[in-house]
Amino acid sequence: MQQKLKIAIQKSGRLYEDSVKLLKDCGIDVKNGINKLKTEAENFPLEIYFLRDDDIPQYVEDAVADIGIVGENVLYEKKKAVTVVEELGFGKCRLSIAVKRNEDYPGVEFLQGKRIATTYPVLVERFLQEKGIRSDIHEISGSVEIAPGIGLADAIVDLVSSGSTLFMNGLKEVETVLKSQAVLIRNNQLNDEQLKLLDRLIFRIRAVKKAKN
Ligand code: PRT
Ligand code: ZN
Repeated sequence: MQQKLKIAIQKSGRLYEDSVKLLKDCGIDVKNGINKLKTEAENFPLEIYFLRDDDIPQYVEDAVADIGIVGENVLYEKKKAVTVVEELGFGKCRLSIAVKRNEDYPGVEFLQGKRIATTYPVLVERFLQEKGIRSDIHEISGSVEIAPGIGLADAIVDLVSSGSTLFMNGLKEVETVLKSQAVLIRNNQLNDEQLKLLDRLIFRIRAVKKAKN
């Protein structure tokens, strides 16, 4: 039986369309994944799994999928043992610290001893540690941007792209914790045949990227 490469992409959300488009631009036929867990490409030995982005690093580490497309923010928060093979140039955003707009912010020392709400405790902890700052990090699962307004936190750390969400919530961006984009990751124990298929895919991805520049 011919070896196939299994790729995990986001099932729905901000990375879904660009991920499918990238595969299509690579000449790979992807049938619509909505309401499906997996599908097969017809003209490339690729099986496509549709998953929540948060689960993709784990699935790739465990070789449930051989490769995956995920934001660096998720990848580095999850700290999984996988290899980044290519930056994909979409899903760009930054993980930023924000405080109330009317707050006087002199620098990171402002955060010393303060309460910070985030869904990215690992990345925030690392950032603060590097700066020699100790804060009280509260992990919350969503709607981080409302935390300062309701008195739950003095600062937040969240993803920002246009900045309008922060603006609408009366916040201002004061530090960048991480610049992020979607990347292609791979399992660390692929066999030779899988690596050859991956090389073919990367070759096509690079051609697509070049054509865009
Ligand atoms: O269901 P699933 O778990 O798969 O999806 P999700 O809801 O966790 O993620 P999703 O689809 O929102 O985002 C997927 C990935 O897209 C993220 O992990 C990032 O890598 C990337 N990305 C790029 C973003 C943004 N830009 C972004 N702006 N992810 C989220 N946002 C949110 C941000 O959290 C904030 O609420 O958009 C809001 C800010 O946007 P602006 O434009 O107002 O600044
Ligand atoms: Zn998610």
